[in-house]
Amino acid sequence: MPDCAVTVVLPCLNEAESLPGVLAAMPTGFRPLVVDNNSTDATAEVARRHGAAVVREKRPGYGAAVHAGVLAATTSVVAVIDADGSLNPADLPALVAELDRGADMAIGRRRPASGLRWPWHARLGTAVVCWRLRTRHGLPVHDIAPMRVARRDALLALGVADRRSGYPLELLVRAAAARWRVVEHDVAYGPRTGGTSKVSGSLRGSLIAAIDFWRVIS
Ligand SMILES: Nc1nc2c(ncn2[C@@H]2O[C@H](COP(=O)(O)OP(=O)(O)O)[C@@H](O)[C@H]2O)c(=O)[nH]1
Ligand SMILES: [Mg+2]
Repeated sequence: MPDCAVTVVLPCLNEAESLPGVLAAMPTGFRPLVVDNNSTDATAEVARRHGAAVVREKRPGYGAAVHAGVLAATTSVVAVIDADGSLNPADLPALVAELDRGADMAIGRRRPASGLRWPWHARLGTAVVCWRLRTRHGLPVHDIAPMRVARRDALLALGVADRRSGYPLELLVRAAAARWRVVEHDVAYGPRTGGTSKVSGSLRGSLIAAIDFWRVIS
């Protein structure tokens, strides 16, 4: 992998249906790295067939998968994006450009596309958490970094410890403490293109996320 490329970490728990579209949308120079987190569908096989590198992470959880992907990456810049088709990899180059302009991390702010069902509890949770990030941590953000780009070594040096859904939030809190310059860009947010939601779309996922968020931010 040449160093000018960007590794795109895709945490995956049963995303075989959405992966082909997500991988087809990878811009030039962005190398997909699927982290298969105990999927019971054909996630790994579909990922390989559509040109992605694949690593496996046995420890369950979004944060465990993301961390494994960042560790496995060999490029100096890494991106992380969901693999459910709700976010568009075409938004990544603009985020990478912010690093070139001096940002330590560039993140997406989800803007709902038509046809999206965005559960009220997920929106409310995000709004409350971001208010806290702005007022208590001085971080000028309006979303919890659903898509992000940073330099790999700096990211690992932050030492994010959460291995479940609190990972992105802990990352933001640690970035604020380290006085990182964090830049937020609007990105399109649509319905997932296949498979089922593991977080905000289910009561169990939402409760786990709320507990994880509260642990990080309280
Ligand atoms: N590896 C791994 N990925 C997960 C886990 N939970 C969610 N994901 C992935 O994280 C991304 C976002 O999850 P998703 O189910 O879309 O959450 P939602 O957008 O809140 O409904 C998707 O790519 C999922 O496959 C998990 O426990 N392990
Ligand atoms: Mg999703």
